[in-house]
This record gives sequence, structure tokens and C-alpha cells, in this order.
Amino acid sequence: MAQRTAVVTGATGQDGSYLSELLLDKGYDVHGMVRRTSQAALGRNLISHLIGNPNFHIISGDLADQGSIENVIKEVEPDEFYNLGAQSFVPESWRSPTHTSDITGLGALRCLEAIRIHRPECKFYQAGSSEQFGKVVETPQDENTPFYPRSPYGCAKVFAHYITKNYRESYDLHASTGILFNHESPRRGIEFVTRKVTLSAARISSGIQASMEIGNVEAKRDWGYAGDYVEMMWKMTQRETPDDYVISTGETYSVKDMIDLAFGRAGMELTWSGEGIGTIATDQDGNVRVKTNPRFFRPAEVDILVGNSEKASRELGWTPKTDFKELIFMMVDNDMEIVRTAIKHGVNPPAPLH
Ligand code: NAP
Ligand code: G4F
Repeated sequence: MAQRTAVVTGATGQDGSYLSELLLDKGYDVHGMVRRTSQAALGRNLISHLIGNPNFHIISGDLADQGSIENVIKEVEPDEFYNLGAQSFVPESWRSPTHTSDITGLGALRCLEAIRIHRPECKFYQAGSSEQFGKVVETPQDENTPFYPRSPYGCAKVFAHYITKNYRESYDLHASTGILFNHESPRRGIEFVTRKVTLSAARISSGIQASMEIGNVEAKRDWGYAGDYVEMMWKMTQRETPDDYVISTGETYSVKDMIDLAFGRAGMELTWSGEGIGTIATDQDGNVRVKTNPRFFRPAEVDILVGNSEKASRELGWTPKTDFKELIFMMVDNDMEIVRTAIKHGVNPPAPLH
């Protein structure tokens, strides 16, 4: 079989880096579509280890720019196209709603248009989100659960979902959406809650930070490991028939549960008191280690997410391999190592943003 070629948008992100590795392992020629402005964003470089691999290429393109995506398609002539690029941080979507709608929503349409015009045989994967379920109307959520997005980000993903389905039905494109529930890893951006917590736990246990400020600790999420989830993206494009699939673990935990696990791993047993914006947690020595700050609460919250991925289990052979505890321990251990190494070399360890 001839070597297959894939384009990955969002290649510099968490999922894009894992998916690029997976496709390279499978023998693909991989083209990571990268926007000009991202070159050295905050020192986060998740794909430096892939540069130099003869089958990995960086190609310039921006989801805001139709022409650039068409050029990518014409130049690469891909067999598969994975649209993982997005403005993916929910709070930022209230601060930049039109930008988020443009990149996260219209960006998907631009990719579909480019494929429809120049490469209709190319298979397309859209990175959908459990944020589409938002203020959930049933629990657990599956492919038939109605959407009720709660943020400009969620609205943009709902648009991307339906436009993908419409291009599938209107033009017979092989276009699928994976409705992925939260998935994390040591490569997670430091603005997302799991990484903010694991990095803070590492910094506090090393004595370089006193406490962590946080938002709503009662919110519940269905958290999985990103390294497990990217394989399902590939499996969707390998199906004879394109379709939409929920990918989730089926278990839900609160932010508070996650903080307890992470801080416990870093040697701090927390006791919680107060509620809402008055919530605090102290360690075994009576030090306040966690306090809430209204700045981290959202204009509208998604209170609980938990997925039912029976369809993916049946049709794609999906079983999550990494459980919640293993995931959080993996992230804390990684951040402890990062903090230790930085201190040893006399440089400032990374600090959580937002
Ligand atoms: P991430 O780490 O935030 O990565 C987002 C990627 O999008 C980055 O590579 C970023 O590039 C790129 N991007 C942003 N604006 C762009 C633009 N204008 N043109 C081209 N690329 C652009 O996100 P992730 O966690 O890997 O998530 C991957 C996808 O899955 C996203 O679409 C996200 O919305 C979706 N999703 C994620 C989860 C999750 O829990 N992780 C769950 C459901 C859905 P820069 O380096 O230039 O910023
Ligand atoms: O980690 P988060 O910022 O992720 P969120 O909003 O669930 O979105 C992530 O998962 C989606 C899939 O469902 C993706 F589509 C999306 O791209 C992204 O990857 O927040 C998780 C929860 C929220 O309920 C938030 O209110 O944690 C709560 N939280 C409490 N304190 C906080 C904080 N979140 C952040 N980021 N920072 C806090 O200080």
C-alpha cells in the first residue's frame, strides 16, 4: 500500500502532538498545519522532537484564512485531514467570542470547503466536544443527547458539528465528528484546570508557591487520558462509513476530587471548609493551600459531564486504558520532575496562567 498522507491542524497542541506521533508510528507522511504566530508561544513546544523526522513536515496555514487551507490541500493532496485546531479555552471564548466563533466554528467549515473543492476523496475528522452538551438535558450523554451549549466555545463547536454532518450528507464527504469528553496529559496547556492543579501541587510541595487560587470546585468532569483518545480519531477515519461518536470514560469526578488526588500525590492531605467563593482547603499542618477566587468562576457553568461511549466501544473497539487516578498521578509526577529540574538549574519553573 502506498504511504498515506495526513494533515493535522492544531499540530502544536496537546492532541495534535499525540496524533502526529500515532500517525508517524503507523507509517503516514504527516503535515502539521501551523499558524505563523504560534512559533514560540510561551515556550510551549510539544513537537520539537518530531522536527527532523523525514515523514513529519510543518506547513503554514491559519484556520482564519480560507486561501491558506486551500493551499495546504492543493500542496499536500492528503488522504486524511484531522481538524484539531481551535481556540480551545472556554473562559477565553467569553473574552473573544467572535474570534472563537471564527476559528473554532468557521474554521471547520473552511477546511470542509477546501476539501470539497480540491480533494473530495480526503477523509475528514472534526474535533467535537462534550461542551456541546453544556447544560445537560440527560445523563449520561450519548450521540442522541440534544445539545445545549453554555459558552461561545460550545456554540462554535455545535456549529462545527452540524456543518460537518451537513457536508457529509450534502456532498457525500467522508466526514466524522468525535464528541470527545475532557482528556488531559502532561502536555495539557497550563490554563486548563487539571494541569493548573498538578503544576500548583508540584510548586507548593517544592516550597516555591504558598497556595493556589481556583474557581468552581464543585464542577464535575469525565476526564480521560489524551494519549488513549487520539487513537479513536484515527479509527473514525478508517471506518467504511463516516459517523459521529462520543468518546468518554463513563466516570465523573469533581474538581475537588481531582485536587485531593493531586495534592495527596504531592504529599499534602487536604481538609476542606466553607462553600462557593468562600471555599478553602488546608493541609495536614494547617497551612491554607487552596482558596477560591471569583475571577476563576465563569459567567455560565457546565456543572456535570459524563459520557456514554457504548457506540464507540461497539463499532471502534474503544476501551479507555488509563484511569483517573493513574492520569492525575502521571501529571503530578511529570510536574514534580519539571519543577525539580528547573530549580536544580537555577531557572524559574513554569507557573499556572489564568
Ligand atoms: P490545544 O492544546 O489548545 O491546541 C489547540 C491547537 O489549535 C494549537 O495547536 C493551536 O496552535 C491551534 N490553533 C489555534 N488557533 C489556530 C488558528 N487560527 N489556525 C490554526 N491553528 C490554530 O487543544 P487540545 O486540547 O489539543 O484540543 C484539540 C482539539 O480538540 C481542539 O479543537 C479542542 O477544542 C478539541 N477538544 C479538546 C478536548 C480536551 O479535553 N483536550 C475535548 C474536546 C474537544 P498555536 O500553537 O498556534 O496556539
Ligand atoms: O479544565 P477546564 O478549563 O476545561 P473545560 O472548560 O471543561 O474545557 C475543556 O474540555 C472541553 C471538553 O468538555 C474541551 F472542549 C475544551 O476545549 C477544554 O479542553 O475546566 C474544567 C472545569 C470547569 O467547570 C471550570 O469551571 O474546571 C472548573 N475550574 C475551576 N477552577 C477551573 C478553575 N477551570 C480552569 N481552567 N481554571 C480554574 O482555576
